[in-house]
Amino acid sequence: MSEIRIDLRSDTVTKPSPEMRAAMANAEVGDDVYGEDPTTNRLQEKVAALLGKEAALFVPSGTMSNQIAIKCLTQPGDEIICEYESHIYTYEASGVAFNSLVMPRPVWGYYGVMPLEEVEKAIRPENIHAGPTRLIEIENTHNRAGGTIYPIEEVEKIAQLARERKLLMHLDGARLMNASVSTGVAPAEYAKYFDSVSLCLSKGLGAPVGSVLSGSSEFITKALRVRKIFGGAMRQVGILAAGGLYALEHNVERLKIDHENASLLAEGLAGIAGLYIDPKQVQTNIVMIYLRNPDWSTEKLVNQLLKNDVAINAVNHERLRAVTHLDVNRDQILETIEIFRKIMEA
Ligand code: TLP
Repeated sequence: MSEIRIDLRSDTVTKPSPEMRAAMANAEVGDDVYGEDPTTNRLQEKVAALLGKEAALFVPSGTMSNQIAIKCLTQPGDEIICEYESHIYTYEASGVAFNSLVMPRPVWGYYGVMPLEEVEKAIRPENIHAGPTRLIEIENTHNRAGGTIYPIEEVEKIAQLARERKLLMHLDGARLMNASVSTGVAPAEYAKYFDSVSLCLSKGLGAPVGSVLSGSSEFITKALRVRKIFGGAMRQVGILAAGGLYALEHNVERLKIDHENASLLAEGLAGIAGLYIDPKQVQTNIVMIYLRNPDWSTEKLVNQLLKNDVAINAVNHERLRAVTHLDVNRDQILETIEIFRKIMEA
């Protein structure tokens, strides 16, 4: 696809700014497989401190980060509890089955939040017929639920249950900074309930590549080996880590702007006949747009939008997803609303 003027398909489409590129070009590097890349070490220390963990590991993607964590925390044949529409269950190509030989036990959430009693019911009894439940996975913010925030009180309740039942906890915090900026709850406050936390640098934070997995020193020692097995051990990777450091130093507070733009888009689209927005879903930088006009398909609407230089992804036959980010400004959001109006009212 040629360059699109207003690209709302994902916050993964963000491009490194000239300042970020300069930081990357000037990064001090070394061979990270020897642990000798000073910029990568700095990034790992920074994320570990941000999340209140002993250690952290730079990895190529959010998917690899989740997959390494689950591999480290489970044994083949274990069950893992996750939300039905979680990224690990929906979008990681059955990776948990492929890499870890574990069985997902999905639980339906409300706005991405799994009811405590449903999680409790999903824990297998100690019985020769049951695969042992080992891990509970939470996604914050929850992508397919619409960028919804997992309230800290709910995290705490599930963590307490996990402790009582001797289960481990993994956080897919690809967009944890969006949750944190929106609620004012510190990232370490969320992270303290989890054995492992995955944080993405290449979504709303605007770095071109990379995620960071964090946890105890013992966990990260294991994760280092699994990253090698998965082919994710990199060499002079400080070039990429520098983009991540720049993102954490410059692009966190500004996530507020993305959230304001998402609200603006949601309000504007809600006023257009044939479209429905659930205001409860609009909590951070994602807007789920439901089609309520039988004459339209999401495919047709996506194509019409593209002709007007606006790119949006269809989630399914009735739903589109728009994601705001640092490469889309307020004026472009207002323009997008008008383009939608023009198309839907034609
Ligand atoms: N999400 C992507 C797509 O895979 C759907 C997107 O455009 O939103 N956890 C969460 C919650 C995510 O949303 C994503 C990416 C990942 C993990 C995986 O990150 P990457 O793409 O770096 O492997």
